[in-house]
This record gives sequence, C-alpha cells and structure tokens, in this order.
Amino acid sequence: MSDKTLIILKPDCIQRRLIGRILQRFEDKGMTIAGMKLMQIPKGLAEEHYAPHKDKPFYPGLIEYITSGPVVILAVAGPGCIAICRMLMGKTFGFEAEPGTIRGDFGASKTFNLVHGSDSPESAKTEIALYFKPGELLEYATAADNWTVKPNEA
Ligand code: IDP
Ligand code: MG
Repeated sequence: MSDKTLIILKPDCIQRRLIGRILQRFEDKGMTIAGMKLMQIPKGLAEEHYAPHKDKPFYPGLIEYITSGPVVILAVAGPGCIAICRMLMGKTFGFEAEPGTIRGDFGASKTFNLVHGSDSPESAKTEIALYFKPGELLEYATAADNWTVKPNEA
C-alpha cells in the first residue's frame, strides 16, 4: 500500500472559494486523491483529531474554527506524500510561510491557515482512520504517475 496522508481544506478555504485552487496545488505536484468528502466536522471528532493540542492556549479557538463550516477531507496518496504535502502547505503561520506555499500565498493568520496535513506516518494513519472507513479509499495508478512521482529513480 502506498504512502497516504490526511489533508483537510479548512473552513476558510471553503468560505473563500479556494477549493479548486488549493486542490490544484496537490494535483500539480503529482499527488493522487485516494479519498475525498465534504463534511462539517462534529465537535467530538474535532476534539479527537486535535487531542494532541488540548492543553494549548489556542485549542478552544482551533476547535471553534475547524467546526465552523464545511471542510473538504482528502486522503492523499503517493511516495513521500506526507513530507511533500507539508512542504506544499508551508509553515503553520501564514505570516511566516514562504511565498509559493499554500499558507504563504493565501493568508497571514495564525489560526486561519487554510489547510491541515498529517505530520508523520503515525498521525497520518490515525487521522485517516478518523475520517475514512477502509473501503472508502481507492488505490489506483494514473497516467501521470510515471512522469511525476516515479519512486525508484537513481
Ligand atoms: P500544523 O497545522 O502546521 O501542523 P499545529 O501546531 O499542529 O500546526 O497546529 C494545529 C493548528 O492549530 C494550526 O494549523 C493552526 O490552525 C492552529 N494553531 C497552531 N498554533 C496556533 C497559535 O499559536 N495560535 C492560533 N492558532 C494556532
Ligand atoms: Mg499539526
């Protein structure tokens, strides 16, 4: 099974009508969409997802933000996708993220940073299981794979 990571297009992304442009960044890089759904995250699920942050001062605001409106949940697949997606996203705070990254190009907020991405293989596994049942993910190759993400280069 190829590497997978959980990406969330957060409520600001949907409210600002940026779904297409942000999703395009991942497609352009050669990432494969293994699962995709539009949902409003219930409070309990948000609390589970962000449990590692429950003692942080920004936690209440984070839960309010992530549950405030619809989000797009993506399981993204491809060799090295966890690190690659984190690079595409940029640093956590928009005002620190480099131009050319999603967060660097679309905002300057600490909280409203458009996109979530798993930060390790462990968190990717846990997070994907929070949002997708195993049968909901599709494994498939695309014609572009040989040109974008060929895993066995010298
Ligand atoms: P990450 O999304 O880059 O992995 P984390 O440290 O895991 O960053 O934080 C989770 C989310 O919590 C961030 O994406 C952001 O929305 C929010 N957040 C993190 N730190 C702060 C802060 O200091 N103030 C306000 N919101 C924050
Ligand atoms: Mg994180």
